[in-house]
Amino acid sequence: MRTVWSICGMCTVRCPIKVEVDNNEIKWIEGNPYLLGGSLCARGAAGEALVKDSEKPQTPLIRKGPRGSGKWDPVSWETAIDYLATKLENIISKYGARSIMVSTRGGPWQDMWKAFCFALGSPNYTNHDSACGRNIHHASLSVYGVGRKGFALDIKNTKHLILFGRNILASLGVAEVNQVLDMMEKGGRLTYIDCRQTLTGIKAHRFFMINPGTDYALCLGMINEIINQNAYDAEFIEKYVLGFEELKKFIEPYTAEWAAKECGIKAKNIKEFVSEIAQQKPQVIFHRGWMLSRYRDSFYTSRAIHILNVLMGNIEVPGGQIFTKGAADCQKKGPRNFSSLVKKPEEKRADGVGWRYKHFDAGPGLFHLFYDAMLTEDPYPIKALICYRHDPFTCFPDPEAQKEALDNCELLVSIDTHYSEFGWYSDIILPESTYLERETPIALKKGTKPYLWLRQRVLEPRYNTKANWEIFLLLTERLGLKNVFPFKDIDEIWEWQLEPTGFSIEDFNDKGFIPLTDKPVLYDREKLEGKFKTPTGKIEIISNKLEEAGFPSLKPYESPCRPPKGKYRLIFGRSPVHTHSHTINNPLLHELMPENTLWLNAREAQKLGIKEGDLVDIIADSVKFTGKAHVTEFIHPEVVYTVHGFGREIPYQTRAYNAGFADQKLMEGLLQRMDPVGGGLCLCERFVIVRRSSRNPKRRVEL
Ligand SMILES: Nc1nc2c(c(=O)[nH]1)N[C@H]1C(S)=C(S)[C@@H](COP(=O)(O)OP(=O)(O)OC[C@H]3O[C@@H](n4cnc5c(=O)[nH]c(N)nc54)[C@H](O)[C@@H]3O)O[C@H]1N2
Ligand SMILES: Nc1nc2c(c(=O)[nH]1)N[C@H]1C(S)=C(S)[C@@H](COP(=O)(O)OP(=O)(O)OC[C@H]3O[C@@H](n4cnc5c(=O)[nH]c(N)nc54)[C@H](O)[C@@H]3O)O[C@H]1N2
Ligand code: SF4
Ligand SMILES: [Mo]
Repeated sequence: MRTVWSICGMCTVRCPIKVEVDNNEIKWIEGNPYLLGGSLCARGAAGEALVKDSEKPQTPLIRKGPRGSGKWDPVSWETAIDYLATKLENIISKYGARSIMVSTRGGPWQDMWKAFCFALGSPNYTNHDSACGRNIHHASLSVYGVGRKGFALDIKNTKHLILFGRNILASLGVAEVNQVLDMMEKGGRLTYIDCRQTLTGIKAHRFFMINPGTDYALCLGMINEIINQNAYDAEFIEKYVLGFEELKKFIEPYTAEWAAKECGIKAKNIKEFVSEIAQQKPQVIFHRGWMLSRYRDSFYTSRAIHILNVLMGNIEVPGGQIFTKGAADCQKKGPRNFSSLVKKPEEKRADGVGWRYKHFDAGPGLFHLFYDAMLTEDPYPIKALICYRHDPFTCFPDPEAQKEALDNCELLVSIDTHYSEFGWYSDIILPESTYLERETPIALKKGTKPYLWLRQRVLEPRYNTKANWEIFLLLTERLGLKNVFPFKDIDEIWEWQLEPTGFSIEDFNDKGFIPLTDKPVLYDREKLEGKFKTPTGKIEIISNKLEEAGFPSLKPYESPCRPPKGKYRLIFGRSPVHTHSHTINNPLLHELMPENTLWLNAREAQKLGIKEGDLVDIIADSVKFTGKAHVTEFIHPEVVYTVHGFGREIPYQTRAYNAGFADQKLMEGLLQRMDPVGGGLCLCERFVIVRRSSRNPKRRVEL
C-alpha cells in the first residue's frame, strides 16, 4: 500500500487529497488531513469511478466525417501531434500566429497554455470567466484595485455571513463548507438571499426570498439603512475611502421602504437585519459570490456588495476580508512559472479587450467577444481555437450560434478527459489522463497562509492518454519551441520551478504541500496605505477611471424586465453531486442524480395543470426540451429553475445521453448579451414558455 499526496480534480476547487493505492488500484481517498481534516465531497469520492469509466476518449481522435457527425479515426499520439502541429503551421503561414486562440478553464495550471499561446506569437489567450465571475472581478478591481481573488474570506471567525445567491453548501468547495459549519457552531449567523429555497437557505437563520434580478435594490436599501442607523465603521471610512459623502447623497432616495417595494423583502426585516449587523461589525462578511454576475446590472450589484463590506470596515481583520498573501509576504521566493519564459505579444487582442474596451482587465479578456471576430474578421481573422479543460458549448449560451462563428475556423482542438460537446464538434480530441493518472507543475496557493502545492500521479493511465505537461512538451518540441521550453520530463520541470524557492520535491513528502508560514499573515490594519491598487490608492466608491470610460460610479436603479405573460425567467444552479456537465456520465454520480428537473412554483403549476413529476415542454424560440416538473412552493412565481450540465447529446456517453435538459441550449440569443461595464454574460435573462407535455400518459394511474 502506498500513500500519495495529490489534488482532487472533480471540480476546479482542487481540494488537496490523500490517496491510498495498492497495485495500481485506489483503496481510499480523503481530503488532506492537515488542510481539510479529511473531508471530501461526494464528487471527490467518485474519483475512482471516473478512472474506470470507459465512456471517455481512450486514444487521440481525428475527425473523419463532417463536424459533429461523430465519426472519428483513432490515431497514435505521434500522428495526432503531427496533424495538429502541421495545421497550426499552415494557419500561421496563411493568417499569422495572431489568428490562433487558446482558452482554458483558468486556475493555477493555465499558465502552461498561456505560455504556449504567447510563444506561438498570439495575444489571444482567454478563459471561461465571462460566464462565471468576470463582473465581480471587475467590480472588485474598481473598488479596491485588486481582483476577485485579492481577498480571502475568514468565514470561520465571522459573526455574520450574508449570501446573495451564493448557495455555499451545495455549490461547494470543501474548505469553505467546513468554515461555514465551524462558524455556525461558534454561534455565527447566516443570512441567505435567493429566489428559491436551497440547501444553504434551510440552514440559514434568515432567508429572504427576493424578486429575481432585484438584488441591487436590496443592497441600496441596506446601504441607506446602514447610513441611517450610523451602523458603519466611520474611522475606517475616514482613513481609506474615497467618495463616502457622494454615496450618502446618492443613497438618500433608496430607503428600506423603497427597496421593499422593488425586491419584495419587508422594510421591517431589512431594518432588523441592519440593527443586527451594526452590533457584529467588523466581523460581518457580505460574500462577493459569483452568481450575481448573471444579470444586466450585476456589475453595479457587485460594486454595492463590495461597498457593504467596506461600510462594515471588515478589511484585514479576523472574521473579515483578508488580503491574500503570496511568497514575498512570507519573506520567501515563489516557484518559477512558464509565462516567465515568454513575452506577451504586443499585438491588439481580437476580442477588443485593452483597446476597444479599455475598462476591462486585459488579462484573459472575454471569450464570447472572439465569436464576433470569427464572424466579421474585425480586427482580424481567428482561424483556430484550442480549448484545454473547457467546453464552450456548455459554458456559453446558444451553442448553435457558436457553431455559426466556429465554422469560419480551420481548426478546433479539444484537450479533455471526456467527450465535451465542443470536443464532439471539433477536429481533434487529445485525451488527457484523469487527475488521478497524472502530475501537475507546482503552483503557489495564495491566501492568509500561502503554500506550495502540486498534484502527484496516483495511478498509471488506464488508456492511451497523456498528462497535460506531456502533451505540452510533445507539441512544443514538434513546433520547434524546445529552446523556449527545454524540459525533458516533470522532474526537470519541478526542479526548475523550485530552484528559487530553496525547497526540494522531497519537502512535499510529509504533508503533501509546503507551507510558507505557520501563522496567518495579516497586515497592520492601521497601515494599509499602498495595498489598494486603485489610481488614488484609496477604496474608490467614486472611481474616476470608471467615469472616464463613460460609466457612472454609482448607478441609479432600474427595475429588471418582468417576464411577458405566459413566460418564466429561466434560472439555474448546481447540485452538490455534479460538476457542471462533466460528472453527469460518471457511473456513481449518475446514480445519485440521473437527470435534472424543472422547478416550478406550485400556484403557477396549478394554473398550467402541471403536477409533480409530469413531463413539461420548455420552449425558447427554436429550441424545445421535454423534462420532468418539480412543483414546489419554495420558488418565486416568475422563475423556473434547473440544474446546469444535463441534456447532453453525445451518444458514446450512454448514461448522460439525452438525460434531462440543457439550460444553455435554451438561452438562444444570449451569446453576446453582456453587462456592458462588467463584461459578464447575462445568463439569467432568458424567458421561456412552460406547458404540460403531450407526452404525458392521458390518464394518471395512481398505484
Ligand atoms: N447556462 C449556464 N451556463 C454556465 C453555467 C451555468 O450554471 N449555466 N455556469 C457557468 C460557470 S460558473 C462556469 S465556471 C462555466 C464552466 O464551464 P467550463 O469552463 O467549460 O468548465 P467545466 O464545465 O467544469 O468543464 C469543461 C470541460 O473540462 C473537462 N475536464 C474536466 N476535468 C478535466 C481534466 O482534468 N483535464 C482536462 N483536460 N479536461 C477536464 C470536462 O470534461 C469538460 O468537458 O460554465 C458557465 N456557464
Ligand atoms: N457541487 C458543485 N459545486 C460547485 C460547482 C459545481 O459545478 N458543482 N461549480 C463551482 C463554480 S464554477 C461556481 S462559479 C460556484 C457557483 O456557486 P454559486 O455562486 O452558489 O452559484 P449557483 O450554484 O449557480 O447558484 C446560483 C443561485 O442563484 C440563485 N438566483 C438566481 N437569480 C437570482 C437573483 O436574482 N437573486 C438571488 N439572490 N439569487 C438568484 C439561483 O436560484 C441559485 O440558487 O460553484 C462552485 N461549486
Ligand atoms: S469540492 Fe469536491 S469535487 Fe471539488 S475539488 Fe473538492 S472534493 Fe473535489
Ligand atoms: Mo464558475
